[in-house]
Amino acid sequence: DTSAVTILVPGRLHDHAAKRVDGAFRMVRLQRADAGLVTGAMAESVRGIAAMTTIDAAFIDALPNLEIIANFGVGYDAVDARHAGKRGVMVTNTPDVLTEEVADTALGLLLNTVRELPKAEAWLREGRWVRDGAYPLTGTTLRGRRAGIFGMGRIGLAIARRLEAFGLPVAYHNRSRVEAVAYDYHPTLLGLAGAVDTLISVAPGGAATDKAVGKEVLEALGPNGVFVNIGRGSTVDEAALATALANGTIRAAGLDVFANEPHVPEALLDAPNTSLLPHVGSASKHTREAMADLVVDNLLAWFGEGRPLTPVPETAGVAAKQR
Ligand code: 8YV
Repeated sequence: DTSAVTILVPGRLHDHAAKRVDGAFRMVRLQRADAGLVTGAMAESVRGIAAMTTIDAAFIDALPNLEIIANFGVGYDAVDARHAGKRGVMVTNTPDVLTEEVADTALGLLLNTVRELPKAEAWLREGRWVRDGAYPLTGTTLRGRRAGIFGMGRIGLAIARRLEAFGLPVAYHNRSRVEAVAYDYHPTLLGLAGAVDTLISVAPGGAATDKAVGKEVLEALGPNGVFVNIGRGSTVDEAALATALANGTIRAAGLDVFANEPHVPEALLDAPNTSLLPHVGSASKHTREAMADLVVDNLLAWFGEGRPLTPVPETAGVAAKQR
């Protein structure tokens, strides 16, 4: 029985997740994940967190009886998982259940970018088909392109499979070679960018990938280059990207994620050769409900069996407390 276990929900949480947490546990909500807002009673009672917001070291330290942070999302760069690990706090994320959805979105964004489908639809809706005739032929196409994937994890692989079906050769860069896949591996991102003309970033956020896609990588991608980002905005030097788009260093970009969401730099909004989405990679009711279920199922597994379903690598060794 977990009904006496207190789970803290700082900030907003998917409704289905909140309902299930409330049903199975003692749920406490907090306006935001700010250590300064933690009361003595919370510090005493909170054993778990369900969150889709930043959880920093100070917040973790303000909760001495915390055992687990269940993150809503496969990307958990907003959670200080290294610090959690040091404190013996488990962190879980939501892999697998969103893989195919995000890969679908990535291909849609790529098509929108190279075939200008949103602009073509706007042309029809604005009556220009009648007034001005056919939408101008697109200068870019997927035909003949070579794709490079930055981040060959579960989502990267699902995107690679789709690109193969589209008839594109696929290469990738990843922290390390993925033995299970036969795609060409490039030990550096720069090397990958030089070998392809279509770069799709699925890389996670965090210090190791911060602004990894910058001036040099974009120059290597070249004047026919298309850059698509479905991973994290922090992996891109957005100022360098805007410059590269404006001066023809690369051809076009499709972005679902940004460094400072929901704010999108003016230079990217103003560029004629961008297709921009408001971080909707996983955003269907179907997939977000599956993610919500996995958040709660991780908490239930932890407090039930002492073992979560999907721990992140940084905390994989954290053991449940003896009770
Ligand atoms: C998040 C995401 O769930 O899973 C991720 O890493 O980026 C999204 O699917 C979304 O940002 C909700 O906070």
